[in-house]
Amino acid sequence: MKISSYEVAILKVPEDDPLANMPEEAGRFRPVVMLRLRTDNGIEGIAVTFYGGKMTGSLKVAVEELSELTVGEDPLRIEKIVAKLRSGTGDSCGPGGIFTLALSAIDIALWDIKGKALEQPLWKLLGGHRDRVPTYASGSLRRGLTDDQAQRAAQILVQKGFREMKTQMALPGNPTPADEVRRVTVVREAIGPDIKLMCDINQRWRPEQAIDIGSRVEEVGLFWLEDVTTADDYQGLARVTAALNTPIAGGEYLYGIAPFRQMIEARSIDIVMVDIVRAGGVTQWMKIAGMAEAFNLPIVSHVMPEILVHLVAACPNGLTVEYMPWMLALYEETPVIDNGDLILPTTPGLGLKFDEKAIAAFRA
Ligand code: SMN
Ligand code: MG
Repeated sequence: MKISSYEVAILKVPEDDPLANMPEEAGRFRPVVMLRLRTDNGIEGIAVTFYGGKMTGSLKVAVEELSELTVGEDPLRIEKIVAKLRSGTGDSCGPGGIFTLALSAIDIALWDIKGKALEQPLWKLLGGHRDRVPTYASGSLRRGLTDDQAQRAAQILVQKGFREMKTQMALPGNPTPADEVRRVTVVREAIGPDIKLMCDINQRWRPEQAIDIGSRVEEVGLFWLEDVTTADDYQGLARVTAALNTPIAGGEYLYGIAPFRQMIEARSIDIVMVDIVRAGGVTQWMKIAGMAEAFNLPIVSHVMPEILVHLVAACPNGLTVEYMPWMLALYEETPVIDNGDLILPTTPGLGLKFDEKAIAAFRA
């Protein structure tokens, strides 16, 4: 089997909030790059990548240029292809930025091909630890909502059956620590004591602020506090992690696998969060999961639950899947949620089919 052709396109995906229907601003779009990688025996692997922002045109070209290098290669030899792509750029365009975002699309499509060729779902190829896995609602309880909106959105998520959900602090404007505490308290009161509640700071606090506000919210009972300060301040993160009882999660902003070594060795975090397109695809995500396991740390996913459900379920240290519904509209069907768990698909590869009507409508 050989890779024979590819198709790359930019899609504009609506930025709505399908979970609680509480969008901050209607009518906005998120640019993503989609890839179809085809083989000479008729198999097609699919993937999407993003975070290009205003450079999404450059990301599309990067995916095309790297895809061209895969033509003629055996898609089952993924590490050989990854090495070819790295050396194709003189080993100089990585490890971060557009190179890795583009590489990730190719790696994801190659794993989809592998699953389809071997007629196995991805989660089984990767280890198959579980066939259902906890998930948490994400993207609804944003910092830009009012307290009332956040409360209503949280209740909608509970009514929909979510057992875990994520909100945000580092509120817009000039919030006092008391404002921050009020927001998570309001959300906690809306959902009751038994729902797991995570809270994302998105790198917006200094370490001493994180320790101050983090201490004040200990009694809210957060499942984790995420990205409490600048993502590569490993020592600052470690101070916060040592000072608080609430577990600290982080890692989604790191590129490649090596920074996770630094982060984990510095004891910066309690929960390792890995973004698949910044990591370098399925291949590299699984290496980081193994690294975390060796340090007795759980691993969690970042966005794209329809793909990441396979990876979290595959690992013995997989904790929960972020149910961020941004990309669900691209597919005919996505994994269903039953009693707070995502159910793993039994169809081969990613188990996803692009919804061709949606793709046509989203084309930029
Ligand atoms: C997040 C950041 C960037 C893109 C999507 C989502 C957020 C999260 O930090 O963890 O959901
Ligand atoms: Mg986050």
